[in-house]
Amino acid sequence: MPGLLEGKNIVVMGVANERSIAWGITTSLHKAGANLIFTNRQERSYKKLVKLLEKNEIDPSLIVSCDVASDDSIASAFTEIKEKVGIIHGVVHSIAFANREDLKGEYADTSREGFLLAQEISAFSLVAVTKAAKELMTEGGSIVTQTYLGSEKVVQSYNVMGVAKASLEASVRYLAEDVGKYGIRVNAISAGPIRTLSAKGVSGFNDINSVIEEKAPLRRNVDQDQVGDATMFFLSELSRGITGEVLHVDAGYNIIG
Ligand code: NDP
Ligand code: N5H
Repeated sequence: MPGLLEGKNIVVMGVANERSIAWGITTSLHKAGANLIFTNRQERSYKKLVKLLEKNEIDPSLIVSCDVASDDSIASAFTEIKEKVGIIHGVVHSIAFANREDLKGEYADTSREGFLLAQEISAFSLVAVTKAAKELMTEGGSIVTQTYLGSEKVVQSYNVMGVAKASLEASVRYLAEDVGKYGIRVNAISAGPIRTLSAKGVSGFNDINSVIEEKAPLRRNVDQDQVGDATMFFLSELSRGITGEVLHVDAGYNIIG
């Protein structure tokens, strides 16, 4: 959609490589004319991102380091964004983490530490990022996060992450109420399974993928581009009447009983 996000400064958090959902979102936002600012945690992701941007001829306004486990890191990232870019109009939060050992077997075996880590990185981070970002959204804005069906239904192996995503989705609603008065909207996309670095090596992914090809109304899975376009919609004025919402981009799978 050329021109849809012309002149909008949007922060994209969570590109690890070309398979990342945040990379699919980046290509949609770029086509819509947005000015893009990126944050990474690991040096490895930073290097991948720089190469991807070069290859796709995308000129970033800024790339900053941000580890959402640290309040100082979030504060300094948004301070740098404010200094270099001034106003922002959107944030894409595409970040989650749980220990691998908590993504298999029984949820009842989750450790206190593993539970808190999944909540901190996958849910609280949206709260902290919203607090920092709203100060830069002086013309209003839109914040979009990524969730998964395992927050609503028991999906085998998703375990501690399902509970973290339930917390993330509830946070979307409470944050939407907080920042609505400043003209800022907060929404989530609930994507169907996509083979990314995070999904790599976790048990159950292949089985879930083939069930969807068989049972989803569209008889297929979704890809990063479809999530990218739906996220672009949430960042644009086309969705100006929507906040606190969780939109399924899953080929319709969630409606099947
Ligand atoms: P990726 O592995 O590509 O992306 C995960 C990102 O999380 C990485 O860029 C990683 O950064 C970042 N991250 C993890 N911990 C931190 C931290 N402490 N601070 C900052 N960044 C951090 O996987 P996806 O694209 O699949 O995941 C993106 C989002 O989409 C997640 O919220 C995931 O739950 C959600 N989702 C994924 C689905 C799927 O099937 N793949 C389905 C539905 C939702 P770094 O690489 O620098 O460590
Ligand atoms: C039911 C499923 C399959 C099983 C569960 C998968 C859960 C994945 C989510 C988390 C984010 C994965 C995770 O934290 C992996 C890490 O322990 C190890 N990986 C890493 O450290 C890599 C290098 C970095 C880049 O990863 C992160 N996250 O930083 C769910 C699937 C059908 C759908 C799915 C895969 C959902 C989802 O939320 O991602």
